[in-house]
Amino acid sequence: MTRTRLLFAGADEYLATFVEAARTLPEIELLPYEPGLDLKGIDYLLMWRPVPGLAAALPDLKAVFCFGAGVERLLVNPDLPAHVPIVRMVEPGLTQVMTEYILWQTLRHHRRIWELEEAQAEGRWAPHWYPAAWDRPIGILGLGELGQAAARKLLDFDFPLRGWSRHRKDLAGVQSFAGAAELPDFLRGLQILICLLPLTPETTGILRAEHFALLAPAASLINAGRGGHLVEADLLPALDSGQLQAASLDVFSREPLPPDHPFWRHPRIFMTPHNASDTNPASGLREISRQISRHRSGLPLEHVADRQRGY
Ligand code: NDP
Ligand code: OXD
Repeated sequence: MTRTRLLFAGADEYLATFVEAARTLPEIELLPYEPGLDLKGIDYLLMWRPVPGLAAALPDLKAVFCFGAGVERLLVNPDLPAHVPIVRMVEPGLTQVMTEYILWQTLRHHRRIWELEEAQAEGRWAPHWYPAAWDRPIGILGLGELGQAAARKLLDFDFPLRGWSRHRKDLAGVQSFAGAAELPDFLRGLQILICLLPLTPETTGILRAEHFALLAPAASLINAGRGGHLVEADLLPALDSGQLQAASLDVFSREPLPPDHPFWRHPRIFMTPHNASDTNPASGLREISRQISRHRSGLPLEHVADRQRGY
């Protein structure tokens, strides 16, 4: 069997688990990138944070697999030749874990879990009221791989669901809104707004005061897209005024978020360090292996990012 050499770069924190998982795939030789490595004969690169100059130094590069679903950093990497396809990560492990995160945070906001936690901390017996799920409209910005999977999970709980994408979707149980012109109607009256968009020039800053004002009073925000979707300066005033009751944030414009950032200590901001979901080493590598065999047999790669539209 010819083994495919897959160069692994820009994700050192995940290297050990990927090396371990690659042992179960005899067709893949996972090569950790290190300066001085002979780069000839390497057809495929698995990369997360761009390593300056690396892609341009691979004379035989045929495709780049992005370590994650969001490709915005690779798309602006000047080292990547325009003819080399950039493949987004679409794999069941990443999707499953993101649906867990969305469900976890949605129920946190739906049940206002913080009120119970605060009462417990004070030894206070304080039953509270919350509406039925079917009276709590939720909207998902981005109805792609992750947004649709999250929608399916939330439908099991009977939340009324809306989704927003560039193209209209036909997804049972989800009211589909498409394009910038339909964004206000999508947002109007939502009680929980979830962002699972890619970061592009059109989506940058979409989570801002003007759009919060269209939501129901005391709505909740869940951002697992990218930090650049949120206008950070608009969040604290929206929480202070009661326009938003709380926010779950997994992604930030600066990562790691500096320790003195006010979000850390806000009682209604629930933060996770950009790990709402991660690519699963085993299922992620199996997916890359499947794509490489397609490519080697002359079939087109799937989930190739479109450089024009930016995702
Ligand atoms: P997809 O490409 O499958 O879906 C993107 C969705 O966004 C599509 O429905 C697309 O519309 C929609 N969209 C893009 N631009 C616009 C726009 N201008 N107006 C309206 N809709 C738009 O991506 P995934 O679902 O796989 O991933 C989404 C994002 O989630 C990633 O790009 C990344 O930023 C984030 N992510 C975060 C993780 C974390 O741990 N926090 C982990 C993984 C991903 P259409 O369907 O019409 O093309
Ligand atoms: C991704 C991410 O895009 O982890 O996959 O953020």
